[in-house]
Amino acid sequence: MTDAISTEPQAPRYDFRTQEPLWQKAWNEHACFTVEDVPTDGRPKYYVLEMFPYPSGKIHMGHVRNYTLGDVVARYRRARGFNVLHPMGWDAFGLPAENAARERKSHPATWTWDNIRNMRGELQRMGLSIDWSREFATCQPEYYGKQQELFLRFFETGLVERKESWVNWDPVDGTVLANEQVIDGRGWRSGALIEKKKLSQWFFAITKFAPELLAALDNLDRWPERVRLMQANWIGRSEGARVRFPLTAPKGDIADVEVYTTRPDTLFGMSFLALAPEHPLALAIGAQNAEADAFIAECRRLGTTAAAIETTEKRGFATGLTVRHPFIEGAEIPVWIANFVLMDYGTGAIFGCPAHDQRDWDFATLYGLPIRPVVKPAQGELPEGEAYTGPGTLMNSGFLDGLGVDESKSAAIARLKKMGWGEGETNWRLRDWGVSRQRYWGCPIPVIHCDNCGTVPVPVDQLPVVLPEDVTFDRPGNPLDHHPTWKHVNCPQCNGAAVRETDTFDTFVDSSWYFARFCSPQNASPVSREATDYWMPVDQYIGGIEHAILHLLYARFFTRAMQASGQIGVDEPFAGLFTQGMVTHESYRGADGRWLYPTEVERLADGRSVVTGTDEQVTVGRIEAMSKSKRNTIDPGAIIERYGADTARWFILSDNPPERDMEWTESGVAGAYRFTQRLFRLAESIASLGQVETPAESSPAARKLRRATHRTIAAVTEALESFSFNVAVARLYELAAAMTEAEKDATAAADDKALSAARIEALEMLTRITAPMMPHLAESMNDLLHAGSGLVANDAWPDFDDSLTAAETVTIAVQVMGKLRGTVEFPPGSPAEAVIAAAEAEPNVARLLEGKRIVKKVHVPDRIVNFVIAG
Ligand code: ANZ
Ligand code: ZN
Repeated sequence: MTDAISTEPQAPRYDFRTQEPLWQKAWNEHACFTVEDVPTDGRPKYYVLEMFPYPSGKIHMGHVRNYTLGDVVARYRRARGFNVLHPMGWDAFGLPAENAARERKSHPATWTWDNIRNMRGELQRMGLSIDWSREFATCQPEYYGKQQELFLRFFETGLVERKESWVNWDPVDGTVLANEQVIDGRGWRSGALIEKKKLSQWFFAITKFAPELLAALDNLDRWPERVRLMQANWIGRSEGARVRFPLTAPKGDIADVEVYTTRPDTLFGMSFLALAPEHPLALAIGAQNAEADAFIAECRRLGTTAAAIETTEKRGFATGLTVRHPFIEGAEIPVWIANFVLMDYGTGAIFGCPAHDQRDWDFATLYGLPIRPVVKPAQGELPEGEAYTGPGTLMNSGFLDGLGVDESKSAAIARLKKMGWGEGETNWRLRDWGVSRQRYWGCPIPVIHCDNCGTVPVPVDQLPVVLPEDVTFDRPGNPLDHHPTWKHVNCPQCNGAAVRETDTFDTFVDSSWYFARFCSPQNASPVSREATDYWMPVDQYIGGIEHAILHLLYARFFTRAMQASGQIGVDEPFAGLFTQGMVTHESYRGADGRWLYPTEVERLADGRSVVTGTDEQVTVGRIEAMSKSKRNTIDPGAIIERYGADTARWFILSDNPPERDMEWTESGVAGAYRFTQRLFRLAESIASLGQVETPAESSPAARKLRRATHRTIAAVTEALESFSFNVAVARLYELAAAMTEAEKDATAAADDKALSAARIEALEMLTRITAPMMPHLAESMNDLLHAGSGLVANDAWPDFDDSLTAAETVTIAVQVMGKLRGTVEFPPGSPAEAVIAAAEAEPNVARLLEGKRIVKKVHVPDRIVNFVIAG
């Protein structure tokens, strides 16, 4: 886009290119941001953490926003006298590294470490106040070995299980796929039709904590309401009943079918019972009936996701079997196998009541099953052509007739219980967390399989189980499995020949406890009790809303699991959570519709946009979240190179409240750049005043500037406390304007010593309260004023003077007989006599009082004067 800084003088006054590295070096040399694992200086602690990055190659604007927000908090808290822990690391395992290795014929480690080196440099050039001595990457054995130890502790505590579960199996690649890797029922890489397959996998027993994970959400009052709601829905507590339906004729040794229902009140409207395709009864039927078997096989190709099941057309198979009804004597209800019933929820079977459940309605309509309404809406009629799911009164329902829905649920459950056909039950949507992945670039699961001893955990003193380096990616499947020697070991128990587990952990495991490791990254055990007692929980966690569910839930589970296994004293990891908005940008397309990078587009004087240096017309598209696919990205590295880190930081903070999306514009960043120059020029002008003795007498101009200064300190403090960083920026622009104004006043009255002192004070304060946002410029300005006086990074946050921030005057209401008749303006705390006299003289009031006898004069300081008159 247009060359925004070409309008600037050739050599800018403030040369960020030399200044920024200088101050970064100074902070580093003074170890400003280094803290101890267990500080003993008695200061309060504050732990600021941004979600650590995946080392994908380069930082993007989302990172810049995320880490700038965190850095403002960290620098502000430090200035307020806290010991601040602000660490950084790398979420370094994962599939992209394996894919890159495959494409480039290199090694995932090489790719990952190259990226880390590059991104570390970029983050350091941003001037973040990070304790780099704590840095680690999750792909280091020093980290993932401790993770293996945690796994063993969880194992001992009963929080790890090995279970069979259904997975998405890619028959061509010979691997399990995550749900996101199944696209339209096919493997994302091979394109093969995906099958459901049962596999033995490792699980973390997150469901054991479901009730606490739900209940504790109420106490997370510094989390966005939206995130708490999403977590609650994901955990999904559901209250209902388990009902057993006896088969009219047993099938082999199966005599009844259990269903889970949240609507036992609708039992009289039941018209079918449906089994999941993997239900044992369905399988038993399939074993004898080729048609049923074919239907089950077809369902299996559907993938395992609830989303896939929800969007697929409902299909069923009538088994010919029937069940009895608990309340309707002699009724025989058909049993179906249906593709919309999930095996891993409730009991894997449902009773269908088409009148009051939309899925059941669709199913019944398709197969001509009866639709019997049993709930009459409180108002209006039953809807036509769809299920009614609202409240109402029961009808056509025997002993439930006339009861409300809630009462009927209890009544139905009580009756089922008395009959021995069922009971009340609570279910949770939350599933145990399957963590086995058939991948190389992850943390090996520390287990050995022995023919004699079964699954044997690797003894702690044999950790870490290190990934072999010599692997190849030329074959589909898991390279750990293909490795000629790695998996062949002796059993730790019987010493016989055994094989290692070749699965690695889901990479979400790596990010579920890194915050605890940051408290003592060198500690011999995974976490140090002393260090986490001091630092945990994280006071302010900052990241994207895309992690609202899984990452946060897993981290909450891990914290509880670490507590249950005796390693940590807290149960919640993040006391405060802030979710930032996206960075957006205009998008551009060339004449042929291809996406263009902003750097390829030139805006002409006549307002038209063309491909730079050509005549090709560019269509300016919507403003959207920056994304590689739309090419509407701006490279932070290039911005910092051209304008400096402070400009990038300032602009990204200025545009909008941080929880909202912000639009990156070239004009915005150029404006921020000009502001850095303007501040520096102001600082030069003030520094040239030299030493000034503050005189006893103030002057109106000095008083005006001092008021602006102190009000800005108050406002910026409040804004930073409440994450209103854009407000802080706006207030600082105002202070700069007041300082420019004062500079003009000073030219008019060169001997106003009070004004000179006020200008110096303004600059001193400005440097300190801008520092969290533009830390380098703040140091440079401070250096102009007080060379060699030490670093702003070590300065305390300034206090403001109350007498200068209070309003200059208050508006006092003047009443006659309690009715508002006028107002007068006075400085707060003015004496009653003066206020009453002015009130009496107020023209409108004076007219009303004329010729009247005043019985009483009421004065409420700074608020009201009321005159009570006779007659
Ligand atoms: C009969 C019924 C009648 C139902 C009615 C609803 C409305 P939540 O709230 O998510 O717990 N269901 C139970 N297990 C299922 C499974 N494995 N796969 C698919 N659906 C299943 O939902 C519980 C309801 O979802 C249950 O209540 C059951 O349908 C269905 F008018 O039972 B209901
Ligand atoms: Zn053994």
